Amino acid sequence: MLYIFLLICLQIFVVFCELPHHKFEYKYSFKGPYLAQKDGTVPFWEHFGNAIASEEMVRITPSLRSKKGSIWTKNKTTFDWWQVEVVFRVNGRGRLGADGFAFWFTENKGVEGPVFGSNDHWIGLGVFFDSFDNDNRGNNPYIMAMYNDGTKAFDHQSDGVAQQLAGCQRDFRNKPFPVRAKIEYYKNVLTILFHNGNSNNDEDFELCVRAENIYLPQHGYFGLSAATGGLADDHDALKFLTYSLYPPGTQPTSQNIGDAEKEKFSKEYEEYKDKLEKQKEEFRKEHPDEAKRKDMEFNPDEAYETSQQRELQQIFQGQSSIFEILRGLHRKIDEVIGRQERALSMLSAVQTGGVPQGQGIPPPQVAGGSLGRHEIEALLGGQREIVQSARDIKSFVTDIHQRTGTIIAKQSEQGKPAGAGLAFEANALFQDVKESLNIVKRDLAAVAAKNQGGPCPVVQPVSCLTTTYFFIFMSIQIVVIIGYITYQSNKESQAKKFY
Ligand SMILES: [Ca+2]
Ligand SMILES: [Ca+2]
Repeated sequence: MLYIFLLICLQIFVVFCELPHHKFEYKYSFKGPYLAQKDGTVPFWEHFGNAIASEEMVRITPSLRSKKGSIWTKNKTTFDWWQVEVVFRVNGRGRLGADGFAFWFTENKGVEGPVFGSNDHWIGLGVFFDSFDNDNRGNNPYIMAMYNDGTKAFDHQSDGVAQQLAGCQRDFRNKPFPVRAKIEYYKNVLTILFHNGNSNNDEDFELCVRAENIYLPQHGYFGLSAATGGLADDHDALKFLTYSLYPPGTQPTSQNIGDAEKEKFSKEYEEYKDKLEKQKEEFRKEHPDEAKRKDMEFNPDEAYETSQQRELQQIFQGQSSIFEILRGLHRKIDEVIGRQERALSMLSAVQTGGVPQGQGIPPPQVAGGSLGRHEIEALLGGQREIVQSARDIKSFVTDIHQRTGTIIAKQSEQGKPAGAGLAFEANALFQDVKESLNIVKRDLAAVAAKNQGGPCPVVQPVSCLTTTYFFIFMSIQIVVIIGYITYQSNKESQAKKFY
């Protein structure tokens, strides 16, 4: 029992030890998307005949009669053992299709020919997906492998049945998914696994060909070709994935892949980068607006601010508005101080004629709050008017005084009775004085009415002055009247004496 277990373990160990190392060979592969470049070429490959490369696939022949096409690697392989997975479709509208599709590994690149689009007498391996049943045995579509040392011509009439290494009958036309073939050449053993495209499951490969002691050219070209005849199918290759195989322990490390090659690629890259930058610069010069727009599309960071930048912007705006408000406040304070100073100077000017203000005595306050500029001006105006009125009254009184003096002087000079005429003159003068007094009264009333509107804290001395003058005037008037009465009584007594 233990012996059997150890034997199984040993077998598993041997199998795992012999599994080759796979390395993907991009120079011998193609796949979509961007399979073909803008000019229709496939990098590291060249295609011939009716083959057309697009972004997704290489259509080796279209479904038209008598078409031939092929695609080949540009370079010979550099590895001894390999595995290729070909993913393809053979689709046609007819129940039967033609002619077929071929995979090649040959010493020389193929040229257009009769064997599924490529030349006969090849040296190397051909794997044929033969759609059309030429020998009418009802055994097509058929998959077969054929080795040729360059001496054999493929026998279409028998579908190469006697020339094949091995093969299997499998339908590969009009499948729901692309069909796949894994062709492996490792240690002189050829193995072909086939996936029939009925599912998309990677596990659904089945063995079609296994042939030992196969001696293919050590290095060669990979190729695919296809041909149509009286009947036609689309022959589309979607993927061609090549792996080089290395027995365990012999796989190349990344170090010995070649520093020279690495250097070459980095140099190519730098050159390409320089060229691109130059072209970009030229484009910018020729189309500045377009370039700016593209830059913004390409680099959205420049077009949009980050959250940090936005935050800083907001802080800056906030500070600016605070600064603006402070400046406004400062202006207002200056204005208030200026107004206060003006008011104080006006008050002090007003008070120069009145009660002197001590240093410790606060400025007079008017009931209801501080004095406004207009109020002070109105007060000053009123005061000026009062002073003017007082002056007028004074001059008027002086005038009356003079007139009275003149009358008395005239009387004393003439020394003769004036009679009725003199009495009339004196009466007219009296009426004149009365009228003048009325005018003075009206003026005073008007001034008083003007000053009634607002309080008057500092004009008391001026109003006192007016009253004094008024009393002086009254006393003068009384004197004049007494004088007049005396004069009248003297005249009467003289007239009595005369009679
Ligand atoms: Ca055939
Ligand atoms: Ca056949």
